[in-house]
Amino acid sequence: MTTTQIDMLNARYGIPGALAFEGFHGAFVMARIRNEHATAEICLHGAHVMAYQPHGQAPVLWMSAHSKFEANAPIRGGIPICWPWFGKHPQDPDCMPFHGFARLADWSVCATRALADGSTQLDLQLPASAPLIAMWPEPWELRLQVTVGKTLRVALTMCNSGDVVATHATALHTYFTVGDVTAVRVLGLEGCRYLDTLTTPPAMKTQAGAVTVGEEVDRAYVDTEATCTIEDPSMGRRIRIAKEGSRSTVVWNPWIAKSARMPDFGDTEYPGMICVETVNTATDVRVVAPGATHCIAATISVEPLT
Ligand code: TA6
Repeated sequence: MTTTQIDMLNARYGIPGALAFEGFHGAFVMARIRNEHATAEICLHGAHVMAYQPHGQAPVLWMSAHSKFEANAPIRGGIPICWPWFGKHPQDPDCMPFHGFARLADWSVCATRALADGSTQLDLQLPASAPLIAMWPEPWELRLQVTVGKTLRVALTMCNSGDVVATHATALHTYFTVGDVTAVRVLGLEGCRYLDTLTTPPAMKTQAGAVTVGEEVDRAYVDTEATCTIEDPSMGRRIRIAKEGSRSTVVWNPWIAKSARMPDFGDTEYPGMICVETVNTATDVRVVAPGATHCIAATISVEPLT
């Protein structure tokens, strides 16, 4: 995007003292938000919330120091949007991008708002470009609303604008910053069934107690609308993830071997992060009727671990 185009974005959608658009990493553009509650960065490429930090808190979202910022590579951290499929493409895994195309495409700005409570809101829409239609021909509309305040709310709304039923799998694939993942407990999933994707074949198991990480963890918890809490004694805080429109949650940490296999993930970064993802996957994929919409949302908040 050219400087002139960024200037036009700021003229139309900028909020003086709260939201401004700026270029970064060459062709990328971000919305930088700073209000009375928090700061945040949202990249228009992928509608990717890259950073969120309430004033007085450490960064809430994790970002790899090795992340790429390229058109055809996902940003490694923040909140990637995985849509309209999660994981491998169900029919064409070799040619279609892992986790769908939404996080790899350029989104456009629809609206910005300064809310009465001091929060800042940004609405983005994914234009149905020819390459995307080629991957997903049935007509669709996809919007993301980001609300930055004392909490961070990210809401993805998909509309089936076609005339046949559509099935969507989705993830708000959130990476959280933690002090030491081996000391972290994830609460809220006790007793839930989960698909352990690390076994061959993947096996259904039941969660006993809090989720802890002492090895690679890659689990899709099903039949749960629970708010999850990341207890982080190293940083003296807990992070709560409340959700809407989702009955599945993924918990992931790559640990040592998988980290080493990922070029955009530092070999020693895994102790500082955990993914707790707000998802529609497995038994929770969503069938959207013609003309209908589905919204999946996560609301993230931070409080001291007293
Ligand atoms: O959500 C967990 C997961 O599916 C892991 O298996 C791992 O592949 C992770 O997503 C990251 O995927 P990405 O395509 O962003 O490298």
